[in-house]
Amino acid sequence: MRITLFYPPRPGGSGTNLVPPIGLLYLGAVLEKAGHQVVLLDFSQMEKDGEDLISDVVASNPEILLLSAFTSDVFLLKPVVSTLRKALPRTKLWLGGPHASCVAEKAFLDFPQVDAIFIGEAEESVLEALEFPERAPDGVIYKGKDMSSTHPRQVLDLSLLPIPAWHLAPPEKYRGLPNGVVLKRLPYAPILTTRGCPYRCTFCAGFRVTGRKIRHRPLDQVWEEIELLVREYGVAEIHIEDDNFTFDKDYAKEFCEIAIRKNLPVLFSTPNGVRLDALDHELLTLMKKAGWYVVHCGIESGSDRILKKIKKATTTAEIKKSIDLIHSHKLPVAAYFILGLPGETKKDIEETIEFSRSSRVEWAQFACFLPIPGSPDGDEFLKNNEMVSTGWEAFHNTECPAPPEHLTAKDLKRFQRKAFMRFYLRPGPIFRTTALLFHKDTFLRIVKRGFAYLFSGSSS
Ligand code: B12
Repeated sequence: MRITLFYPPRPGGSGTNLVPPIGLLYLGAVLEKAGHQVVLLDFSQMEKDGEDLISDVVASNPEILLLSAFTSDVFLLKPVVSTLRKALPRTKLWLGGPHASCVAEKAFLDFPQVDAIFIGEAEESVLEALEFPERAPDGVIYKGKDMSSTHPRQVLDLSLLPIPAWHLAPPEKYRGLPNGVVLKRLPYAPILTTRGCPYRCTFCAGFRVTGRKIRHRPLDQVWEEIELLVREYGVAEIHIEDDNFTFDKDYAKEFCEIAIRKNLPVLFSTPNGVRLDALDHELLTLMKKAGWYVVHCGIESGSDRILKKIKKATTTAEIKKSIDLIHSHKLPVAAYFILGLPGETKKDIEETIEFSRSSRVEWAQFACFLPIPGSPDGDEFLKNNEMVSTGWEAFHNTECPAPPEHLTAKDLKRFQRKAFMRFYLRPGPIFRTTALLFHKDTFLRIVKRGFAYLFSGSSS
């Protein structure tokens, strides 16, 4: 069959993260292996919209169109899908990805034109749906059918999956901002070595896609992919996008030992963040030798009360200790903070800002809390909010759409600006961090993104 994979244009354009669509590349690989003709149209990096976009999709002449979307894509994507439905009356439209996985059958309210919704990892369910169109595999919700008992799918044995179809998205094309912003060498490529996360942070919905059980890819397959990326595509930096790369320390250590033995001309980072309590002296020694030049981590809050409330399962004292350990290996730390988590007071937010400074991390990002559907905090907020009925227009982290009680979006935006200023307008970060970590090709995009964060959305 002729199958087109569709990755939507991103709100925020080139100022936003432009990462090759890992999930679609896995789907592309299993579909090609099963004999289908696959095309990928990644509009996140083409910056095309309107008629140009529609005509590209129509020209690919798909029998099935696989649409992938984050919740933040929905608002822009709704009219596109409606036009595509008319332009391709005989094509099956299937929706999957983070939004579908997080809201399941409710995604039909956003996209009444689609024929099926896939929840969770879909490498197996897509093949089953193609092979047995009359049945309803687990993880698939067909329009008009009661599928309330279906479960999100997860691929239990990752060794069964082929290497992602990198020829559909050559890394050389992705010169925008990577996840985590920090970058030393281009081209870079994101990879997955594990899937799943057993932690229960209340703001996160990752488990809706990849589940709570950690599954590992065999390291020989991971290294086959890395060698392909380096050899065929000249990739110079690998970004491990796992939810929890260091969860199994032995696996992470073995990964590093192989990297040291192979000694390829490639650097590594883990821009999704690693859990700080998972690091130890031996692992950091190996990571540094293997080619890590920065360690990302999700600190989230500088308030112990809030860390407990969001079930982060750590404390500020433990975080500080781990940061000191990373620094003792002469590795800089890039930290993510969330401002305006449910239940936060001005005092908690101030504590986070102060913690970002006193912890001596080299790079910090302050995002406003986003009520991600499917996460405990997101679902709680969305119960009483009109965001769903307004088509998710405000679901973007430059909007601060869900300020905590007693604070407005404007207050939060002000705190966000203050956090960036207080953190970066010091001699240390300005000179050390910017010079050390930002790649020249991405510098302008970082500036653009900084402006989007600071001056768009609720502040205007
Ligand atoms: C890496 C990552 C990113 C990367 C994107 C990587 C990429 N291009 O693929 C970047 C940095 C760009 C990113 C950005 C964001 N992310 Co993010 N990200 C992740 C993370 C940690 C891993 C993604 C991944 O590789 N998953 C594993 C692969 C196998 O899954 P997948 O890509 O979704 O694809 C599978 C299925 O979804 C499905 N599938 C996907 N598409 C389709 C289409 C069809 C038709 C079908 C049938 C199936 C299907 O099959 C695929 C193969 O199994 C997830 C957490 C998670 N556990 O998934 C969060 C996650 C997806 N991100 C999330 C969020 C909130 C964001 C941001 C909004 C963050 C922000 N505040 O800015 C932005 C939004 C995007 C944007 N505007 O830029 C949320 C999504 C919630 C939601 N409902 O949208 C998640 C779940 C994390 C969380 N905290 O809850 N992210």
